[in-house]
Amino acid sequence: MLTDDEYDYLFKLVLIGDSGVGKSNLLSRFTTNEFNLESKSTIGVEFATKNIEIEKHTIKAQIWDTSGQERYRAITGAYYRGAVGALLVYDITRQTSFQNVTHWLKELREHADPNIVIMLVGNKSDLSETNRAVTTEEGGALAEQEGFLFMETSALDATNVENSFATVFNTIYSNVPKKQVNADQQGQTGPSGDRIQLRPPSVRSMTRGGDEEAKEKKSSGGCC
Ligand SMILES: Nc1nc2c(ncn2[C@@H]2O[C@H](COP(=O)(O)OP(=O)(O)OP(=O)(O)O)[C@@H](O)[C@H]2O)c(=O)[nH]1
Ligand SMILES: [Mg+2]
Repeated sequence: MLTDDEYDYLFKLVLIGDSGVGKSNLLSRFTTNEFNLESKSTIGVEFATKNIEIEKHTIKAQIWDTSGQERYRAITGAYYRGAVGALLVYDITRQTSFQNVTHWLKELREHADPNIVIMLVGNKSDLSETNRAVTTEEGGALAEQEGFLFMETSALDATNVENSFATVFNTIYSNVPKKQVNADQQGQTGPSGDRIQLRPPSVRSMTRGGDEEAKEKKSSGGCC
């Protein structure tokens, strides 16, 4: 039985998309079930972690978040390095954020591993009735064209938040060669061919306390 800070795999996922689409709130909804109606733009890089179970393996989901605003962003290369998943988020009430998906895609293609698992996420679905500017069909068509997973979410009312992260992590996990999953050895390769960071059993026993884990969950400047 693994304790809180013991895990079999560490999967890094990055959040990208225009400023204000709700990346930070998706992250806080997923990791701590919190939502902030007046959240400020992210400065630099933040990351949070959450352990999830897939087929009796503990996956440490490490999710990185930075600002959609160029001036607040950290070094791009370091942000994408080692990422095996990405949520490319737009705001269903803001057309420009959907149009800019192509910009984020370009950045992903330039800096991320070509085999990264990408989900296109149309956030703020709670405003669907009153303020929708991008139809579900438009989002779905773009995702299909690019070969992405797709989901509409609401960080505000929690619709599909757990589901979207879980789908991406399950897809990443399913791409890991099963023989290697069962081998439970250090130094395995992931879907990207990169090493999946796997903590060996000898290190597992050197666990940190819950308090330290809690601090890590909202630590900033996790990059570089
Ligand atoms: N109605 C609604 N508002 C949301 C939702 N998600 C986020 N918001 C609001 O949208 C605003 C921006 O949210 P953030 O999570 O800070 O956006 P961000 O993408 O992290 O922005 P940057 O850090 O600047 O890139 C905040 O006022 C949030 O409360 C949602 O699902 N529904
Ligand atoms: Mg943010």
